[in-house]
Amino acid sequence: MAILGDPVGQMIARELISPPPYAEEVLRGLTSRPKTLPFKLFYDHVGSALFEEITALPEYYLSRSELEILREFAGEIAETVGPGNNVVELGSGTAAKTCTLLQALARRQIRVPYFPVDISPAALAEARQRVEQQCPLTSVRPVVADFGNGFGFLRDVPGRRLVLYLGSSIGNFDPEAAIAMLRSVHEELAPGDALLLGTDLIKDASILLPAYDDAQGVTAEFNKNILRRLNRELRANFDLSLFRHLARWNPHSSRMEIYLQCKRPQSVHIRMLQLSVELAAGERIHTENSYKYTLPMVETILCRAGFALQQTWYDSRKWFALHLARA
Ligand code: SAH
Ligand code: AVI
Repeated sequence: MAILGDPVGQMIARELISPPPYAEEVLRGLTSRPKTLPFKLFYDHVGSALFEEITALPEYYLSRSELEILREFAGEIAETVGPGNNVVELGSGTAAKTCTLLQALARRQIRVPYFPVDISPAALAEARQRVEQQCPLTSVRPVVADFGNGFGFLRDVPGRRLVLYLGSSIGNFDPEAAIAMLRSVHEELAPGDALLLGTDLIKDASILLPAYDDAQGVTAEFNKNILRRLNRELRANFDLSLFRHLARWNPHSSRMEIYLQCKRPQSVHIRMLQLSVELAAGERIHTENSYKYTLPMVETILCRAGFALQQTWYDSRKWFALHLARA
């Protein structure tokens, strides 16, 4: 009983009794071949901060390219979307680029209700603070949710809805999963509701590779943080120094592939899963894919999810695209 008396003891007791909701996925991933881990686990408070650092890296052109589109075309996008929107942003993160669009919308409607949705409470807290400071005509209602549990939260958003899914986050899903996800979003929308989707475009490997393997090693840290998180939250004993970050361009699947490669044989125990995992020298844990698209690929995905593509805007280099689609 003594352990229940103090907060740290309570925390340990809770951890021993109830594993986090993602435990089953980790168990499945680390017992499959090749080994995988779900990319959503990147985004604890440390991972969300590291992603924020990635967006400022000289090699990571994605966020800057998307911001360029928003700065150039936010007015036109707002005009095309039309008035009276409740804005829902999926995977908002810290909403660093969103204010550009919210401000343009606020010029066309009296108030802009904004619902940032994310699995990371830390990122959402920052999003709220940022939007409240920069967009006074916006009312912010953050929603903590895992998309794996569906999009039922969209039912609580009244009136006409504009759903934002920026940053090429859709690219972290395999095409069939991306279609299934967007179809689930579509099911919650009414005819005429809109989706603004950000996608990264296919380009030369000499630009893609450094974007996912930067000189300062921030992306490597972001990748390895997933193991640090498992050590802490599942009481595992991964030795991070035995892993290297690996980024590969797969032109056949049109995707960047991110791995953690084991430098030498390693036996890992994950206490909360009562699982021992053997890793051979050179063996990889696949942690992320990041798909790169052409316009026809995007059209197909949108169409199969039930959306009709209305318009696409590009940055000056045509490295990134923002698509407006209707439910
Ligand atoms: N939209 C922002 C952030 C992109 S990073 C931008 O363009 O910069 C991807 C975001 O998706 C992260 O904030 C992460 O926490 C969130 N995310 C990842 N998996 C998720 C899931 N399963 N459910 C909800 N949010 C998720
Ligand atoms: C959030 N997502 C779109 C990023 C991407 O580019 O795939 C995550 C990321 N992974 C490594 N760097 C950035």
